[in-house]
Amino acid sequence: MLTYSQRAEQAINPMGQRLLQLMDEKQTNLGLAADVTSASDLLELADTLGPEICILKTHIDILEDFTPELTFELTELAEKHHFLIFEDRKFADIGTTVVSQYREGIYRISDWAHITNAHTVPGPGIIEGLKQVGLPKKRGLLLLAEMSPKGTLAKGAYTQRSVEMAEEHADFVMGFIALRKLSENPGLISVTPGVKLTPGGDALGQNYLTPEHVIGNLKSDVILVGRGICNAADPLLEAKRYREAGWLAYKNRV
Ligand code: 5BU
Repeated sequence: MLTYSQRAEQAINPMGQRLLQLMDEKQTNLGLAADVTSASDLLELADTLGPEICILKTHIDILEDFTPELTFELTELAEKHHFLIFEDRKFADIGTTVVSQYREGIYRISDWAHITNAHTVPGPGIIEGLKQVGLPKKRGLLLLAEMSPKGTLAKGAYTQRSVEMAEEHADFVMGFIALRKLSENPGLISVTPGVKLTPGGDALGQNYLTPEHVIGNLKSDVILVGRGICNAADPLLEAKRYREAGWLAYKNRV
């Protein structure tokens, strides 16, 4: 199998190229889901765990004390530690509306998030809308082709059509949120949430797979870990464990 950096040469979207290169350079395929509700906690996580990760995933709308300055500080930390910021916004509206949601409002997501994601339920117009805003800024989009929880409707023909939509818009779409490798196009990246060292779930339908299984067997590319790391007694130590598990599974694969 090709390495991440070999695949970078085949990625059309610049952010996809950057992520694939960065993972091999930094030797990490770990993304952190930093689901905290205060700006200081978010910045502390980003600064402490930044050296371990390729992606910092945010839910900017759960912060109680959001200010635009926070996004400047996050950008500085992303440059300092070489990670990409992924705002898990899950856009889901018509093209015209997502243009404003991505560019305007309080959060101005397109100004600071290297990566964002979108549901494919509205059809390709959502990609075309987001692309108008994001492509000039060299941003990348992940399509939600699959989801981690039990009972998800994102499967079968829906997943298949999402993959085709990505392949048709590979200038802006850098890959998928998915549980496994979905495309034969080596430039498209699979990013997988719902990952824990011990499999299981939570009380609200989340379903966890292990890093070994996701990267080694299902051939996904990036593991996204939230509570597995953030709720640990020592998040940095735990991040190192996930990083090692994810990287070992990748090395064994290539
Ligand atoms: P956890 O604490 O590792 O369960 O957090 C998972 C994160 O990934 C959380 O921020 C979710 O919003 C996000 N997520 C997910 O769990 N499953 C999905 O299919 C998608 C996102 Br898309």
